[in-house]
This record gives sequence, C-alpha cells and structure tokens, in this order.
Amino acid sequence: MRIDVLTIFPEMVEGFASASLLGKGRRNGLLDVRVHDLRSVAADPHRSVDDAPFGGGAGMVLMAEPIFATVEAVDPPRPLLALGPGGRRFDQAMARELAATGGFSLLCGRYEGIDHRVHANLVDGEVSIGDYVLAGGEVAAMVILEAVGRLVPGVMGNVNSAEDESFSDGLLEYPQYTRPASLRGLAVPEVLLSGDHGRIARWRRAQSLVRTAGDRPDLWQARGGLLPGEERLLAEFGLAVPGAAAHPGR
Ligand code: JCQ
Repeated sequence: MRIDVLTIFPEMVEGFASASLLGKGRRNGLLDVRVHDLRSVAADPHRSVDDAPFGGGAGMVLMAEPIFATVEAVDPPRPLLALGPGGRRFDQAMARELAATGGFSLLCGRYEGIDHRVHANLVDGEVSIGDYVLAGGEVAAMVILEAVGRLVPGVMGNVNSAEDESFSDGLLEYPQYTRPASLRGLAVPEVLLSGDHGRIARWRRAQSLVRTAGDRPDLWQARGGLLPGEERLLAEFGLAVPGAAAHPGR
C-alpha cells in the first residue's frame, strides 16, 4: 500500500512514519509511505508556500501553486484527501475502507486554510478526525497513517484482526491485567487466574457489554442494547446494564 503525504512539515511526518509499527511496515516493504515537502517545489527564492487572503483578514492561506506542482511532480495515489474539520469524520470503518485500497494521499493544510482552487479542482475529498481545530493537518494525517497502516496485512502480524473484530461488533474492550496478581492490595479478578477459559471468555464479554453500556451510550444504542442471551451472561457474574429490567430467571 502506498500513502503519500503532502505537507510543509515533512520532518514531523517522516519521523512518525519511520518509527514503531509504521517504520517496521515500511522496512518490510508492506507500506510505501512517501512524504513530500510542499516547499521543495516553491518557485520563488523565499520558497513561499503561504500568502495573505484575498479580501483581507487575519492569518495566511496555503498557496495553490506548490500543491498543484507537487501533485504533478509525484503523481500521488488517489484519492487525494485533504485534512480539515469540515470533512467526513474518520472512523474505524473508514480506516478499513482505506486499508482495502491500493493507496491514497493526504494533504495537510496549515494557517487559515488552503486556496479554494485546490479543493475545487485537485482534491477528491476532505477528512476530519474530530470536532476540534488543529493548527494544521499533520497530526490528523498521522492519526490516519497509524489507523490504516496497522490494518495492512502483515504490518501488525495477525494479532489485530480478532481484536478489531471486537471493535467492529460495536463493543469496547474488556479490562486487561498483568502481573503481579496482587498490587498494593489491589487484586486481579479471580476468574482470570482460574484457568477456566470458557468462563474467562464469558467474563470478558460481560465486561465489554457493561463498559460499553456505561461509558459509550452512543455505541450501545447503535448496537441495539442487549442481544438474546446476554442478560443471562451478565447474571452469571452478578452484572447488569442500566435500563435492562431485571426479570425472574424462570
Ligand atoms: C482535522 N479535525 C480537525 C487546520 C485549516 C484545510 O484547512 C485547514 C486544516 C487544518 C487541519 O485540520 C484540522 C482538523 N480534523 O484542524 C486549519
């Protein structure tokens, strides 16, 4: 998979893409991440990439020409997606969609925005990572690189596929513990030390249900609440979710 990133802060994105999971995927030849410096194609002696907005106003606008010139020079994979708060909200489903393509490109805006001619004539879509304003698109691009990169087969081994299934079924993860079994008087739940793998799996499922219902009512509602048999599963561990009416076990 090839992912191109167009930015005026290439060292920031390059450093991220070289480290950790993405760097390993790159070295293994599974990920072809190419970071392009918009400044390197700037024609003037000052290598300008931004200018004041026509019509006046505060701040600076990213110029169109360096972006057009970079796209012409490197022929980046499509779709070319601009990061910005006005775009389609990035989520795990979009990460899966992008991971299933041969590649795509990310355009990082800065300052007060990008010359609109880029949006109207060059970019294929806009993507937002959430409802807040960043100083630029680089952090958003890195979020997408990591979320998509880890889904590319081989990049994380095979440990993530089952784990991601559990997110795609709309539930939060169950709580995790590691050694020691007792720490500062705080014990690990007894079931996890029991060796009863069936009971452990049921406990984890029950924990995921309770956590999702309690912490993420939006996910819980989208899932449709409890499914048949799950009330009984919770009862095995003395648990219940808010709003689920207790009823006699006969
Ligand atoms: C991305 N959520 C917020 C900042 C202008 C394209 O124009 C601009 C882009 C940015 C960077 O992106 C974000 C963002 N997802 O702020 C200013």
